[in-house]
Amino acid sequence: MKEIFENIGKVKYEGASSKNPLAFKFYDADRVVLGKKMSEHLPFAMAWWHNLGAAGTDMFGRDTADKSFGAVKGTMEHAKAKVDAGFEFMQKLGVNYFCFHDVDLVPEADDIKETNRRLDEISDYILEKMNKTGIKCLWGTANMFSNPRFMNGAGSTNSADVYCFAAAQIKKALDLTVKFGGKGYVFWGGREGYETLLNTDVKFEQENIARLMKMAVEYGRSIGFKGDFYIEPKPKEPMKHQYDFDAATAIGFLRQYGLDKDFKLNIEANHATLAGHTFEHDLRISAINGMLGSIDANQGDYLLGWDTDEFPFDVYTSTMCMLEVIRAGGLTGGFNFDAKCRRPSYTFEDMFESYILGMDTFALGLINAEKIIKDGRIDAFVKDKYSSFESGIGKKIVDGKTSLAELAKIADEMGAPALPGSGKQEHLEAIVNQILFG
Ligand code: XLS
Ligand code: NI
Ligand code: NI
Repeated sequence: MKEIFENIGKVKYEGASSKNPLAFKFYDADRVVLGKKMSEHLPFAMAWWHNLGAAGTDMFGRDTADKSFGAVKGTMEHAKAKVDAGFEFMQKLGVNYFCFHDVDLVPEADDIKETNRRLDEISDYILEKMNKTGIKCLWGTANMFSNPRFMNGAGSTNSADVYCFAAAQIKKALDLTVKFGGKGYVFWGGREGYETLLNTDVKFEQENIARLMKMAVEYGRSIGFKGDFYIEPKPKEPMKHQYDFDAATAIGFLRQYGLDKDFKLNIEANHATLAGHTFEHDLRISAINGMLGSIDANQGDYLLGWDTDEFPFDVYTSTMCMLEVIRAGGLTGGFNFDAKCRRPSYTFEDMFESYILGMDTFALGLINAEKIIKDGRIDAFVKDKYSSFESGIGKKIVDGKTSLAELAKIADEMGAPALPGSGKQEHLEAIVNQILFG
């Protein structure tokens, strides 16, 4: 078969001093870090929609990149060309997983029966490629935000007919996820939110979303889906206010409706920052609640208030991310590059170099996280910071063996307590720099 990226060969690890733009400088799949291969720490995934679909259109201008891959767009021939391109791309980069929406795979027809027929056809073709290459599916999802029918939401819609349509799409996307042996199934609630309370029954909408998720779990389990369902929190965009605002909000929602046993979270870096958090904050909140499932690896721009979906470049952030992931004992999912090349980066080389950048950035994050953990000073500081709770009255508090009255009596006899000790933020930041660049 003729190659699509014919001028680009297999991308290899050449080390930090290499000047070859189409080689890894830091991602060395077989290198062992903290007892595991880099490729096991970092199960990378290709996002079908950005890599094979997005071609640079924005609100002010049309496509800059040609993603026809030699076929006429909007045809099944094009859908197949995307599969060919995607698998060649993943193989050349050593990316072992992909993520998809239903309508990333085929052009959507007006009648869902026809869309589903197309999905059956393309998924057979994808499955063949998966079997040939060993490439796997990380997660699937249904696009319940692009089509005008979802203007008022999917699970949160006011229309019972649209709700049925959402259910049908989820059912099919779950079928496909199971057919591909996917590890997860994602709910990203782009239209699940509101613009004004003047026209919105928030309680009803949230209950209906939960009902849809419950039915999805029931159906998924009935067809043998053993993986995790994920909510991917995002505070806004496209809606002004989205219900899955951030990790903490999504966890509260899942617990309220008894969905927490089947669901974990898919944390996207750019969504966390849109919520006014750091990426590592939402990872930590997920992890301490046992809900860190998967990651959408991208990065935002602090000067812009939207989801710019840039390829990760910020090594401090990837370092903090990998510290959280390692401390949590790894992910059940993986690292999906929910990211796109900048609009003027329109060539095939740009597609490859973007993934190389992202993979190298996370490899550096992993290498740095190992160094910080082995150095031990940061962990030791945090442990020592709370040491007053290891004995005496502190221990009684932790063991639940005291009362407000007893604590008040101690305070009465104390006079003023000593200051709690320096937080030493600058000292710790200097340690991080020393470890990273020393
Ligand atoms: C959009 C989301 C979306 C999900 C999948 O902001 O990140 O791409 O990951 O629907
Ligand atoms: Ni995402
Ligand atoms: Ni996003």
